[in-house]
Amino acid sequence: MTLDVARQSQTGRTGLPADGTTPLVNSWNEWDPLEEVVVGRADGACYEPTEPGYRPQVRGARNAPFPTGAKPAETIARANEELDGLSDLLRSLGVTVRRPDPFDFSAALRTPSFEVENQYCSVCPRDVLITMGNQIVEATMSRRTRFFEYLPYRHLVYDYWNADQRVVWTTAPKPSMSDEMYREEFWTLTAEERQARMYDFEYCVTQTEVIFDAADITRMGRDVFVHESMTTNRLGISWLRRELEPRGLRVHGLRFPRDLFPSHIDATFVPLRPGLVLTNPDRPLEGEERDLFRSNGWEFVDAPEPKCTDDDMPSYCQSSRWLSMNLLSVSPDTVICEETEKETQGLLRGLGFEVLTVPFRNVYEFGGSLHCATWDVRRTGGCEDYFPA
Ligand code: DAV
Repeated sequence: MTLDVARQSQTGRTGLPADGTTPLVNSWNEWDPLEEVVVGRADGACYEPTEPGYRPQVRGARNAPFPTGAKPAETIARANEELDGLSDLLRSLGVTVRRPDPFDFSAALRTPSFEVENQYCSVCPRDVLITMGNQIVEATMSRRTRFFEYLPYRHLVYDYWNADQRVVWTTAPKPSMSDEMYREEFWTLTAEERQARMYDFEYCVTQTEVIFDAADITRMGRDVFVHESMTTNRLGISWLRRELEPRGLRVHGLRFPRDLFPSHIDATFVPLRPGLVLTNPDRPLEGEERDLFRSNGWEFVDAPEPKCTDDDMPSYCQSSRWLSMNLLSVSPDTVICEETEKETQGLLRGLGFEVLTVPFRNVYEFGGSLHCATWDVRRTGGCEDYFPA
């Protein structure tokens, strides 16, 4: 592969430095052996307010008012216990675990182009930050309540950047998040209307500013896939392409037309190891996008139907029951799954994976499961080409 010489002069063919040492920040895919990870924390978390880019709803009671302000202390404590449990498990595997700074999300925001009554939380670093080889990329974010969500991670980013001269740090352009950035019309469409327009790929954001959440990206070595969604628009994908392609990566947009409320790729399309992706049977990839994987010998395995229905998810959880597939790989043959997601665990064991489990359902209402709540900073291994054709 060709890597940008100016920015990666010490980098050899595989994306690793010629002297054999791994940069402090080094992760090229979702499955290589995990060495260092950031796990989110629930302290200071708030309920997400309704805003042009988001309409939170109470599960099973769509017309009930969604709570506002700080989450109750017990809710936060239960999530923290599970986040700590994940951290302990990772440490027991020899992985270095770091945590964001405590942060008060209850502060209102007022910027030149929007106001919001409170912010959200730091449970899901995956949404905010992504490692692209030796580069840390901070996402634009797509929602007002998440505009400043990079702040609890800034000291970690500075630590990595200060400690190793090879670490590259890039922040994406901050969007205005003004009313013009959103399409309120999206929220007024009936399910039938959304269905009829699924191939328009127009969601709650417009196409005039660069918008992406980092969790819409999945990495497979030299090829990086970006999910077009409610949280990532086409300009966001363009920005990532222009940023990453000069560094030797190939950036592909992916669309999952049947997902009528798409957000983040990690409960939809989850690479497990070279040549194998865990796919969501409700959200298949179509056409040329699917053919790229097929013609390079990649296999898709559908995730099993979770036993849990959408209404069995925690009341304030805004993610789908497909959090069942939101796993964290600690190596190409070992994954961590949520303890109650037995169907996913069974499938993965059948595929030859060692499956470790932790309880994590109390984290679900904070934005996701194991993949969402982590940011892998360093994995063993370099940049390989898994898509030669
Ligand atoms: O299927 O609701 C969940 C991803 C959360 N970060 C879903 C996507």
